[in-house]
Amino acid sequence: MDYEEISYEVTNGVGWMRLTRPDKLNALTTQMAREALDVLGRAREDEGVRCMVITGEGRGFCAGQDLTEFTAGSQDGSPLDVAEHLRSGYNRMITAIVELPMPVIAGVNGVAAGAGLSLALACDLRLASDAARFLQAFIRIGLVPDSGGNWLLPRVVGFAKALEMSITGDVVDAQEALRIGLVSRVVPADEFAAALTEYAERMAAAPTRAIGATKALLGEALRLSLSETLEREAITQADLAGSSDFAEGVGAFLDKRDPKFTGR
Ligand code: LHQ
Repeated sequence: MDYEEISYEVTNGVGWMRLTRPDKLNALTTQMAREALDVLGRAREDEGVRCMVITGEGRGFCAGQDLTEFTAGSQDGSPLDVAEHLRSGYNRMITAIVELPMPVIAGVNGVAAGAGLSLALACDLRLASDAARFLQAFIRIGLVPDSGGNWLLPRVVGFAKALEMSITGDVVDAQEALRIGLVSRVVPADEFAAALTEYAERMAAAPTRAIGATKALLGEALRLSLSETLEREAITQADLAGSSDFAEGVGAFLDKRDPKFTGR
């Protein structure tokens, strides 16, 4: 598949997915979601990809649904089927990110709004430029959060802050985002690209299988009992104890050297 609204490349174990509609702050379209799904599917099957980065070109990360696509559909006399648009596009994209068995970093270079914020929230780690801003823009146009925003945001910042952001649509700047745990690191805009690359390559050199299993376990644990979680941990740990990365990790510790994980 040729990509028109995103770009994708793999470098040093990192799959870089960039949204490439900078003049529209990388607002999401049907086409962009289709292309993103294709990339996420490829990354999942590619053993050479051990960390994914999702970031935006220009001064925006992602401004959510392209509102012109939304209105253009209506003018055609064939209104956009919103539920189907979400089910077949953004919902699948969000699920694919959450279920990717490797670390996924949102490189939040600029504004993240509406479904664009959901996109950042679906990632496991969020590194932000100090130029980034965050808003649940939906309420400003009379909608509810979608693309998982109602599920993801309270898990990241807690219920009260999530509700406040969702019903006010107020802009949260990068420093406030750091304070409330919406992002884990903020770096100056001119250091952002280097910091993102360093973070991504560090995560690509980590024990990938254990990271994938941790994502799955932590996600499940939020809806399981302690006893169910303990059992799943026992099964998962037994599996990982047979992995090359476990042997390497223990060997490196005993040899007093840095481990070289392969993701297997
Ligand atoms: C845009 C957009 C945009 C088109 C900036 N669309 N052009 C899913 C399914 C179906 C239905 C609807 O909803 C959804 C999920 C959603 O995501 S709903 C939420 C949709 N997003 C928004 O409502 C956010 C709209 N954008 C904004 O509020 C502002 O642009 C923010 C606060 C993000 C940034 O403000 P500024 O930094 O002042 O930039 P700007 O407004 O000047 O935007 C720059 C350009 O990007 C401008 O185009 P122009 O040709 O005038 O230079 C904007 O029109 C365009 N743009 N967001 N979502």
